[in-house]
Amino acid sequence: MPARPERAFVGVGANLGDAQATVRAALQALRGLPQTQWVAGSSLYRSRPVDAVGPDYINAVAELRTALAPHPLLQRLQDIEQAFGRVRSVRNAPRTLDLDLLLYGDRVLHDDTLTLPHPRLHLRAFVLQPLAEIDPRLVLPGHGGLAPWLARAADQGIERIGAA
Ligand code: PH2
Ligand code: MG
Ligand code: MG
Repeated sequence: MPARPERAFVGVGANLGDAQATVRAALQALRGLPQTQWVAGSSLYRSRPVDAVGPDYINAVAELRTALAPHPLLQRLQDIEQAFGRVRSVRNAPRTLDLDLLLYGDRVLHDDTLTLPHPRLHLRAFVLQPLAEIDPRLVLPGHGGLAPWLARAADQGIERIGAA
């Protein structure tokens, strides 16, 4: 366990079934993580699938403060995905629930199971927009501030659909 709790951001996405209800319920599930405090949640957003096919996605982001180390936290997130009936098939297949560990403090790491920051987070409006809603001054390790990335992703057409 890390000596001090770390600030972690989790991306929530769904595009099968009642995706809005799933994302809301997943945000509730994140509030129940052990050794973890809820800090903030973004609004819900709708967007077309990026690098994928299928129905529109519903996305949101949660900020947590956690004493879980990155890998145990990732395991907990995968447990929640499973509890929501996630079936892993091909990469970027439509999913009932996707929970991505986006950021863990300013940690940079890459191994077989986890890459931090999440490798495509700086390219995706459906992550950048909710992150900016929670903390517009956020700095992405290795990529800097959010604003230039948001500008680059402006053509991705993301719509805020309301509070979580
Ligand atoms: N997740 C993906 C692939 N493409 N597109 C949107 N709009 N939202 C997502 O959450 C998403 C995606 C892989 O996890
Ligand atoms: Mg994902
Ligand atoms: Mg994922």
